[in-house]
Order: sequence, then C-alpha cells, then structure tokens
Amino acid sequence: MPKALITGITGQDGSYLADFLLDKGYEVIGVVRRSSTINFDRLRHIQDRLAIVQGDLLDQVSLIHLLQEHQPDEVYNLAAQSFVPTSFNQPVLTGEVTALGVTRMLDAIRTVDRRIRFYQASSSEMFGKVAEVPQTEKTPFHPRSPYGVAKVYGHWITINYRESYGLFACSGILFNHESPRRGLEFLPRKVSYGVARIKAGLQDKLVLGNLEARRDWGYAPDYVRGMWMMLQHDHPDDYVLATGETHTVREFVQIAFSHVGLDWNDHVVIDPKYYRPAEVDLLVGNPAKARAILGWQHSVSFERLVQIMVDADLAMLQEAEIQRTAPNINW
Ligand code: NAP
Ligand code: G4F
Repeated sequence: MPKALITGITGQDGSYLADFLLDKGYEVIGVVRRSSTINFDRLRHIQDRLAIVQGDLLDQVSLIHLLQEHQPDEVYNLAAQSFVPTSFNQPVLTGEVTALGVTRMLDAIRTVDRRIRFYQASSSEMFGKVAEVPQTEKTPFHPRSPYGVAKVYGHWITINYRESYGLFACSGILFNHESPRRGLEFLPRKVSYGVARIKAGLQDKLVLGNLEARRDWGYAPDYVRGMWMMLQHDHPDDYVLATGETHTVREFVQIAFSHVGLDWNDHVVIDPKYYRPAEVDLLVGNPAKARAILGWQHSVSFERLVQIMVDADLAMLQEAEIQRTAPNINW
C-alpha cells in the first residue's frame, strides 16, 4: 500500500486529495498544526481512515521526525497561509509559512530519504501583472502580493532542490479552484454562501470589492487528481492546471444570484475596503502541457461550478434549519 503525507490536510485541497488517495488504496498521513480548537470539519467523513499527526511548517524538527517515523512514498505540500488579503497584513508570517516552509520540507526530504516524491502547491498568483495571455509554465512571474511573492520563492526552491539534489520534486501551478469546501472568505464561497443566506431570508446585502477582476475558475476535485498525476509520471516537472477560460467576478455573482431567481443588482453593495493594495486583474491558464503529458483535463464548467456551490450552501442552510426545528427526542 503506497503511503502519502499531506500538509494542509484540513484545508479545501487537502481534504479532497485525502478522499482521492484513500480511494486509490493509499495510506494517508495528514499533518495538522496544533491549535486550541480542533477543526476537522472537512475531514469528518474520512477521519477514521486517516492517520492525523501533529506538525508545523514553521518547525523543521517536526517535519524531519514525521518523515522518519512514517516513511511516506509521496509528500504533498499543500499547507500555506493562502488568503491574499491576509498576506498584506501578515507578510512576514506568510513568508515564513508559504515560502520558507517549502524549504523546510524539501530539506527534511533531502535529509531523511531522497526517494520521496514531492508535490509543491504553486499558484497562478505568481503571474500577477501578467506578461502574456494565456499564462503557461514559461510565462515570467510578476507577483502582486506578499502571498504571490512567497509562492514564487516556493516554486523556485522546489526547482532548485530538483536540480541540485535530484529530488523528484514537482510544482503544480494551479489556477483558482473552488468547491463547497472552500473557505468562506474567498470570493466564490463568500458569494455562494451569501446568495444562499439571502435566498433563505437571513440577510439582504452582500458586500464585495472589485467586480472587474478576471479569474480562471475550476472545480477543486479535478485539480487534486492532477497533483497525483504529476507524481506518477516518469520525470518530475512543472505543470499549469487551469480550465483555459476566464470570467469576471461580476459574472460569477450574476450567475449565482440568477440561479436562485434573484437579481444581483438588488443585493450587492461595493465597499472599497475589499479592494487590494495591488490587484491581479486577469488570470487565464493554458493547460496544454498537462493535457499532452499527463492526460489531465478539467471536467466541470464555470457555470456548473457556480451552481454546485450555491446548491450546496442552500442545502447546508436547510439542513441547519431542520436540525434547529427538529424535535429533540432526548429532552
Ligand atoms: P486552505 O484551504 O487555506 O488550506 C491551507 C492549509 O494549510 C490548512 O490545512 C491550514 O491549516 C494549513 N496550514 C497553514 N499554516 C500552516 C502551518 N504553519 N503548518 C502546517 N499547516 C499549515 O488552502 P487550499 O485552497 O486548500 O489550497 C491548498 C494549497 O494550494 C495552498 O498552498 C494554496 O496556497 C495553494 N493554491 C490554492 C489554490 C486554490 O485556488 N485553492 C490555487 C493555487 C494554489 P489550518 O486548518 O490549521 O489553518
Ligand atoms: O477568491 P479570492 O480571494 O482569490 P484569489 O485572490 O484569486 O486567490 C486564490 O486563488 C489563488 C490562485 O490564483 C490561490 F493561489 C490563492 O491561495 C487563493 O486560493 O479573490 C478573487 C478575486 C480577487 O480579484 C478579489 O479582488 O475576487 C475579488 N474580490 C472582489 N470582492 C473579492 C471580493 N475577493 C474576496 N476574497 N472578497 C471579496 O469581497
């Protein structure tokens, strides 16, 4: 049975990757940082099939011990401070986790067992103020946030350890991917959850920032499949995963509201506090290399993605309401 270690397993991608690898027959080790409140919401359905272990990308000793103890075949480094606005407020922490954390893990692999295959979660945020359209593995980087800068470091240190020490280290340059498990602070989930609450009569307004930004949005389960495919190939390399389509925030909002029969103009309010010090105006990826070499492609359209997310949040609110109003047979 192959063994995979996942950092960031409590996050959106970590939980989907764990689902995927368990289905493939892997033994999955999930690295969780210590906190005063345990939050395994995204893992509840598979918790008894995982080994949950404590570790932190800020603490290299913990990473070395984990690799020595569990001897994984594959390491997926998904942990990061991943929210762009927070990176402007906490640029040093973002650099420690999202940039230097990659070196800590790579060097732990170099120290413990160089045969371990490594996946780094790089990001389309690295392209920032884009040098060409669409973006490929060869497009130069111009990051626009401390998060993007940290990811550029993580990307290049991954390549450097591959070239310097012969590690099987891959970097996936992933464009935005979403799901009902997305954090509530990211635009797509903020919109799907807000629309569901408005439809349920729990709120009337949804306060947003820049509606003109364009993103290449896909469905998260498609993207974790691509991570695994990179580590199964004969040679380590870097790949863009994207849909090849770009849409504005405004389009996302419009489809989400119209899906429940509402007009977004009646509910959306703009507040400049959600504007960023520097914005990434346009992202659209070219996944031709991943398609040609790995056989990867996305399976969920933009419109369908928005509907999946809104439907899931509507169902979640209905479930919460049922639980609140259901008679408690223990009283
Ligand atoms: P996410 O939901 O924000 O999850 C981030 C994970 O990192 C959480 O499990 C978090 O743990 C963990 N983490 C944060 N700091 C840590 C530390 N110091 N030590 C150990 N774990 C730590 O992110 P995601 O959307 O799943 O994304 C996964 C990865 O892909 C991230 O690296 C992200 O930057 C990158 N990426 C994402 C996208 C996208 O569209 N989703 C696109 C490109 C790249 P807690 O639960 O304890 O906070
Ligand atoms: O959903 P977002 O916060 O995602 P962003 O900044 O594109 O970053 C996500 O994707 C990256 C890949 O490209 C990942 F690397 C990163 O970890 C993260 O997963 O914002 C999307 C767009 C931005 O242009 C933002 O300005 O939506 C715009 N926006 C407009 N109003 C808003 C809001 N974003 C948020 N979070 N909240 C708003 O109210």
